[in-house]
Amino acid sequence: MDRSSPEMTEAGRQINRRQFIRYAVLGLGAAGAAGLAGGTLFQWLRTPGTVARVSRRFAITEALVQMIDGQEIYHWAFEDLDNPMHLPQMPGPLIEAVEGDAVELSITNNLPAVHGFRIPGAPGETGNGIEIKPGETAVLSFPAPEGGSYMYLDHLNAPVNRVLGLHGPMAVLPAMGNTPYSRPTPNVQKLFDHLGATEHFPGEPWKPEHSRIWIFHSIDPKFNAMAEKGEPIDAARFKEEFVARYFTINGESGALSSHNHHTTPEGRIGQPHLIRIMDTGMTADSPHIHGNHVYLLAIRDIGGNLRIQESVPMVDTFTDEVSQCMDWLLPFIRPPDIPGDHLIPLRRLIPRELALTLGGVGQSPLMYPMHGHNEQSQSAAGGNYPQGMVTGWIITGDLDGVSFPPANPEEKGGPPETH
Ligand SMILES: [Cu+2]
Repeated sequence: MDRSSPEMTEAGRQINRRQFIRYAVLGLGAAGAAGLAGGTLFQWLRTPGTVARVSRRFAITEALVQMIDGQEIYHWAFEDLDNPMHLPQMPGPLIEAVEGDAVELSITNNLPAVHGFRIPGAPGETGNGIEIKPGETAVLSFPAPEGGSYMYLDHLNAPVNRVLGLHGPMAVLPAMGNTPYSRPTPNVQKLFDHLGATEHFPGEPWKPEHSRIWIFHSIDPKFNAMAEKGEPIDAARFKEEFVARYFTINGESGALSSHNHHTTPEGRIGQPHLIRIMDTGMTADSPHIHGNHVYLLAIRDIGGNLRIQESVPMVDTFTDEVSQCMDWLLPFIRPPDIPGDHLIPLRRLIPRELALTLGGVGQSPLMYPMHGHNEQSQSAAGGNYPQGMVTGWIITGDLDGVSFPPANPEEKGGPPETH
């Protein structure tokens, strides 16, 4: 694998290939294209006694990340050395594993200062955090911890290094069960047992490929500019003077995060989705989802402690805290605001919206927004609305053969099929 080595200038500052990131979310997309969307990456329920090896090689490097208004903002970023596209990514590449897998992470620091790497909640030194000197490579080997959502980050000079770009997601599936957790509470277990098995949740049980990750982040370019010049950034001043100018989901904002299929949950009624929310920025966020309420399943705090809900609240908005991971289940039930007989399939009840299919693709899926109720998070660059932390979810139609009989002319009510 070609890895161009940094050169030293007279000032001793390393010059890396500073790459320009147009779609920062490539970070998730590269893995997500095969995994989250396609459903091939999660190999749930390993054969008992077998352990897979999860081996990843990252570099810590620098990149210019384009914001929604065209500004190019300097960042520190992780780069996936095994991805042929070899681009830095902000957020960093997705690490996926099943509980008990033998994970081996190799991290090379290609920046001129010491950087750190930590996965709160992971075992041993990985959970406590390590330091990596400039030009050096650290290797971390650990068994994949219990099922759940994890954030990895550069924990040094907190929160500066994390917020300037050095963070990413890790998703671990349990070795057994039908929930995202190794030790679900009785009520979380009950909820997942009911998916696809009760009148309230017609359709399918949760499938791990029906998952999305939303990394909420905030950016104040004045500190990125200091990092670009190699100026030291004092953490106390950073916390005091940080004013978020950009709010991103998976590195994107506005129309970009609203129309990225790696970000937007997409499926038929009866295909529940897990949303792994991670707040890597400097603001608490209050994501609000339309169309369905969601179930708040679990929260992992900044120390890595996982709290799976004993009683599972159903909410349409919930405020997170900085550095938390928060898991939501989006049930994908029929939105109660669609009027009409709920026994009539949508393709017949609202054929103009759903029934027209061309080449097997629904032409007018139902899209519901998710936006932040932290008001300024919906804007960018000091005011542009709606260019902030906004996305949505998409219903492409009914799940045939499960909750409704196949389409036939005797079906109750509604106009005839039009396709
Ligand atoms: Cu709202």
